[in-house]
Amino acid sequence: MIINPNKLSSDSKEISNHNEQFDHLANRLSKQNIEVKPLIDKLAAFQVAIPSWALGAGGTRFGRYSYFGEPASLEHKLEDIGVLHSLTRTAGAVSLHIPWDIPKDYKAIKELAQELDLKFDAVNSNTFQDSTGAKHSYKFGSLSNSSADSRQQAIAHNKEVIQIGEKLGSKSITVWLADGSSFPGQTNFQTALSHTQDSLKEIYKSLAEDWKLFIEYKPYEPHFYSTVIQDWGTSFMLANECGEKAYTLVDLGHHLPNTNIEQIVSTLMFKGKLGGFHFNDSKYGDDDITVGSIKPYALFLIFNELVYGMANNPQNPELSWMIDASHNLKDPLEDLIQSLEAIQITYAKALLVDQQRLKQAQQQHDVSLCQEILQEAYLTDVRPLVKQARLQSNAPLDPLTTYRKLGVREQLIKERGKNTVATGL
Ligand code: LRH
Ligand code: MN
Repeated sequence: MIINPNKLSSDSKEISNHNEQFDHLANRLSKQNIEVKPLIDKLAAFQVAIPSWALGAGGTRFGRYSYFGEPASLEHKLEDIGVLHSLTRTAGAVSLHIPWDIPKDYKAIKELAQELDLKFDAVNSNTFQDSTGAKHSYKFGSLSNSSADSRQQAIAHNKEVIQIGEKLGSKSITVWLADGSSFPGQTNFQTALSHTQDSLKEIYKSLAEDWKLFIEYKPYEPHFYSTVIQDWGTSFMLANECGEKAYTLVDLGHHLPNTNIEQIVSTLMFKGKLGGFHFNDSKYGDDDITVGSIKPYALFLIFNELVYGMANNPQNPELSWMIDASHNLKDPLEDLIQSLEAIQITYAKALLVDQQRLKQAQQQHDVSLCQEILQEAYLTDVRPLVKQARLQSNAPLDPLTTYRKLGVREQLIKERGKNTVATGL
């Protein structure tokens, strides 16, 4: 399904309501010497990659409830991301997961992506599942496995994923390892880390000059005692061991409770080693739920460090923004629309922080004023700014309402039926 752009325009009443709210906010901000135009341009230019594995209904070991009309092919998935991009103009990229989404016809896929104005962001390898016909198992690890055969197979897979990415025009690979142990004594930590380091260095050798390697960390799951790349420090250390094209990828759900993620982000940017994000939210574990649905202030504090870092850390490269979610209850496309909105709203709030005034207050140890400056931005309703960015990008003012008004899900069910199941989580 491809949405006809003429159906996306907002009605005059909606636009006049918006203009009223926008003018009001713009006047208020200009009194604070905040220029609105450059802010709107930043919001309009902000593109988030959609994970190809999160366009169907997700599930847990306790069950999975289909959402009908799910994408049954990579073409369907690109079309669904095209729908998201038409409705938000902020979802202009896709992050593929291999082997779940190996293109059958590269030329056709690239043409479809171009038609939908979608770029290929990071490709993801998968050495946490044994694919059919695989000679060696990853049950006891992949790049860290004590079996050289499993390690070599996993290294070869990552090199194949890089080649697939090169054919599509992607410029980065994300490596997340499930490798770890579920019982004390099961593995030798140093041997596992040493194998992982050598294996990553082997993969790193296959990177073209303009490519990046993102090393994603996670404290637990699927193993419940240890994970080889358990935290940002291990990922950072391995990225430095590999070289200047290797970076740490921060998945918001991959932190133990109460971890100060914004401080991790600032440290990685300070060292020029923050490569990108997997946005989602969580209350307990790696829940992979809608961005900003549980801890919106924590996300704001992270974006505050990102805005500071993007202005003060030229040593850190342009970041890769991606969502990594799983939809157990909501319509996947509605869930992703809400996540994209939460990301834009939070970025807009962080752009309102008076960084100079904050720096002064910090110098003077005026602790209360520091909080006032942050919360002044956080408590500002920035939705008129996000809507203005949409208007400027020919997207509807209210994507979710438009999605429902256009009956997209009903249309997808009509086209695909009720039995299609999307590859992925
Ligand atoms: C691991 C992870 C990783 C992906 C997978 C789908 O939890 O976050 O980024 O490979 O989810
Ligand atoms: Mn992730």
